[in-house]
Amino acid sequence: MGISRRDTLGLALAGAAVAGTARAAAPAGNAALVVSTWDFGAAANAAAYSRWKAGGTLVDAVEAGAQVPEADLSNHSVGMGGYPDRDGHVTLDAIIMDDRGHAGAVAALEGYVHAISVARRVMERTPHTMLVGEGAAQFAGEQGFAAQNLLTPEAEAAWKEWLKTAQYKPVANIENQRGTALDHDTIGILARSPDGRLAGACTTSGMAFKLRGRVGDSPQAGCGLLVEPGVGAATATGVGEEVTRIAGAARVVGSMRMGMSAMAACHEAVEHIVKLRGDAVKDAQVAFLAIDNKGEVGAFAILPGFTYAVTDASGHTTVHPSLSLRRA
Ligand code: SD4
Repeated sequence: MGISRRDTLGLALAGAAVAGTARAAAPAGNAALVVSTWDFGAAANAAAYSRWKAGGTLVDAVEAGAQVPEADLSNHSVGMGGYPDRDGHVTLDAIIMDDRGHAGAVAALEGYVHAISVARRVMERTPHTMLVGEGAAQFAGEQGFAAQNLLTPEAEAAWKEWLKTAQYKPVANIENQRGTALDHDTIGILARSPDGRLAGACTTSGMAFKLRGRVGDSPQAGCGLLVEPGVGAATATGVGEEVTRIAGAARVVGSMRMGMSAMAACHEAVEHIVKLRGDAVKDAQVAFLAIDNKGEVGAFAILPGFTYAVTDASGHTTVHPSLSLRRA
């Protein structure tokens, strides 16, 4: 499967001509099969695509994709190697959904690298939609997942360095600046079969050095992820509190249900946050990524710098810079 990068969409767009950009993001006749957040989504898409090609379900595919950054030690905000909270604990948030109303999530899970797989067990083996903290870890153990220490020496060193000043300040788009003090980074991955079925997953260790017990948008249905049959799916990345305030993914999917393109829906949700929050989000990054049931993709961010990976039914992957409301 080939990966190429298109830089033609990299311009910030004030008052975006959204219909045209949606076509550019997912060319007609080349409907997307898997989409995910950030450049590192390309590797996740590859795993998802292989799983689907091998006969897996869409849920199998998004789980396999989400597991890639969870196991990647160099990714400091998803799974193993994720930066800890203020008190030194790595805590993971994840959600998985199909398009039949099934959803499972874990929040503030400690000691289990594949939070997405624990979330899937919540979906498939409990009557609940979310388990948190100690209860989530107890459930993971009972389900046979192996407990391990997720705090790598590198993440511990970064935490100790941070403790010297203990100033919490999210930095926009730090996801793609490897080797820096990453503060947040999430994978949201959405899959759609050629017959229009949908599934999605989202997994993160959330904001680095967050307050103990803090849960962001990612594991909350309708905030970090929503999948709706016959309509589409959406996921979010960036400052989770800003997404949660507006139930971001639900807003994007709702707009698509009312007839907006995936691109227009993502744009609308970003504009809403900026209007609602004004100066409070002047330096904040929030981005939405969506796919409709025909495979048209949309992405929109507050700030430039957000990227996303698109894989079509032939397995070809492209990484796209998102449109954004503000210029650099
Ligand atoms: C959170 N939304 O916990 C996540 C972080 C994130 O890219 O998406 N970073 O707030």
